[in-house]
Amino acid sequence: MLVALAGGVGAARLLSGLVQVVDPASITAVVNTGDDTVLHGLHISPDIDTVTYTLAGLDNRETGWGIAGETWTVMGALAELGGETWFSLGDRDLATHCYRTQRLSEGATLAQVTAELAVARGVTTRLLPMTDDPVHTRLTPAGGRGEVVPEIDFQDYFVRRHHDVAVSAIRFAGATDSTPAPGVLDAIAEADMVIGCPSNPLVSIAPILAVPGIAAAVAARRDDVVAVSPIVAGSALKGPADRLLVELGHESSVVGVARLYAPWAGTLVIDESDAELAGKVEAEGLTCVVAPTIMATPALAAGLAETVLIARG
Ligand code: FO1
Repeated sequence: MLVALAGGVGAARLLSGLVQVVDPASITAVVNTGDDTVLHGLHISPDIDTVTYTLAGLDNRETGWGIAGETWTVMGALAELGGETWFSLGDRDLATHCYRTQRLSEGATLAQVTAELAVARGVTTRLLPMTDDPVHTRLTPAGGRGEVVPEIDFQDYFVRRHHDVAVSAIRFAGATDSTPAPGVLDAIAEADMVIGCPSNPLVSIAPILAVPGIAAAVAARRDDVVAVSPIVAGSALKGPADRLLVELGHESSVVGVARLYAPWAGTLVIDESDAELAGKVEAEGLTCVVAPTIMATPALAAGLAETVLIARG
């Protein structure tokens, strides 16, 4: 049994590789829900949906989110009404959020709804939200000297502002009062190995580890944890991970990732383009594996999955 700590598109790609090389049902993905938001009264869980759609073969590879071949009738009609359209919800994607919101209003947990949606999409990999409780990633834009700037929600930062604003702090509101979703801690304790997917260290992996009990459970398995660096040649392949790392005082490199992950990961897989930094990664106390990590095709995703499985030894 494998456990994967998962954010959005990078995690979804690695999971799509893993399901090519091991039984999909033998994988449990513990998915970040700090990005979850409510829009139009609908509960949206972007990372859960990205993973589900990808494993169902429905993912939109151009955007990295949503469903391929979407139609946008509802968004168009909403625009005519002057409604909020900065967060694009395709017609089929909207059905997911309607289903989730209805089931939550009936008293189902997020974990139950996530499992129902996975079954409906034919996904046999076990998908667990990190928690059933509300946890919200909130970011503080960097102000000028002495200026007090209010926090903003993750999707306000990421989508509405195109993550084009410097950040001075990140907080996972609600995390200290949250508990891991049922099955998360047992899955981590019983897994043959735990995989840190190539997701944003500060806004995808960190919120998962902020749920009380999860960081300790993963650290207890440190020798069996293999993480994949989302930073390649100093940059994020997608999204603001590189800028966020620098803005928050970390190094945007595989060495910076190694420093952040050293408490809980025994091995870090880095891209071939960073091969010369392998020694510095190992100096942080992790075993370093150098391999191609850019999952541009399903075959490359399967190749990285094989690398990760072998890396644990
Ligand atoms: N990302 C965007 O950049 N623009 C969007 O309009 C957008 C819509 C959207 C709708 C549903 C969904 O599940 C995800 C969506 N995303 C969008 C992606 C998402 O907000 C972020 O990529 C993740 O939260 C980061 O992992």
